Amino acid sequence: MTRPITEAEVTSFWSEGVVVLRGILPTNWLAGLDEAVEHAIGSGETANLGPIAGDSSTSSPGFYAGVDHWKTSTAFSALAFDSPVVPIVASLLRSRHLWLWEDSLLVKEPGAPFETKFHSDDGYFHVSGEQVCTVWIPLDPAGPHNGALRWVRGSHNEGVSYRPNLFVTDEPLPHTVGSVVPEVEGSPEFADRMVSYDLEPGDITVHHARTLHGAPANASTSRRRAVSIRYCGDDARYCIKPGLSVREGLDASLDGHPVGPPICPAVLSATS
Ligand SMILES: O=C(O)CCC(=O)C(=O)O
Repeated sequence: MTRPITEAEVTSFWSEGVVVLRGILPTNWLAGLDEAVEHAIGSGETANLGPIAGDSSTSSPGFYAGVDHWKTSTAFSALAFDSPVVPIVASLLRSRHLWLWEDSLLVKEPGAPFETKFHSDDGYFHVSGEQVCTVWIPLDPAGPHNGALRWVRGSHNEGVSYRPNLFVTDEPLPHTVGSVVPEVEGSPEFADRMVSYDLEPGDITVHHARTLHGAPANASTSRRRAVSIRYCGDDARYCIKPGLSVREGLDASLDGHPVGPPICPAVLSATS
């Protein structure tokens, strides 16, 4: 870590549901990702979400998304398992252990007209617990013009489980349970709780798995590449949720059990 996490930052994560940490990740951890990102897009490890948003035009700039790149790329794996992101997350979650749920690559090409619709991450994982979060790591400068995330402060503490949506549409995934995400964009109810940050490579944000967030389209001429990494801490348990695809090895017999290998690889153990 370039510096320790402060108590104010830990408090901000838990009270607001999101914290921004500027200049905390030495950018050498990002250097190897340029090639890995192109490989992931070119090799079919990502999908273009445009058609899901109803855009069948092959000429629209894409929104490419993929998961579990740590399994095939040493640069992604090093970021998730060996980089300063690990002690940062342990400090914020106040957790002695960490396990990896997944990493995601999220690339909005210049002009990609697709919003990331508001959602909370916990609806997408078969996990419950307080110590569960997502780290969003920009690989390019990000701001409102090119699709930086926006969060609803405090939404993780409202006791609501939201249904996952199709990410680029508000349509909830079939057979999932919970509340439908309310209209956030432009709603006066949420306006004074919306927060967003202009970010540079080396800055990261960390949000709680229940914090509502979304992102605008990329209306700029610059790319917006980002990696999200989702970690589970000490109190995380498997929680099988209807309507979601189930990863290999995760069956009903594990419902309620603590997360761990081989389904969630260990990132940090209390003795390391
Ligand atoms: O990068 C994006 O547009 C969305 C990212 C996101 O929602 C997430 O990683 O949880």
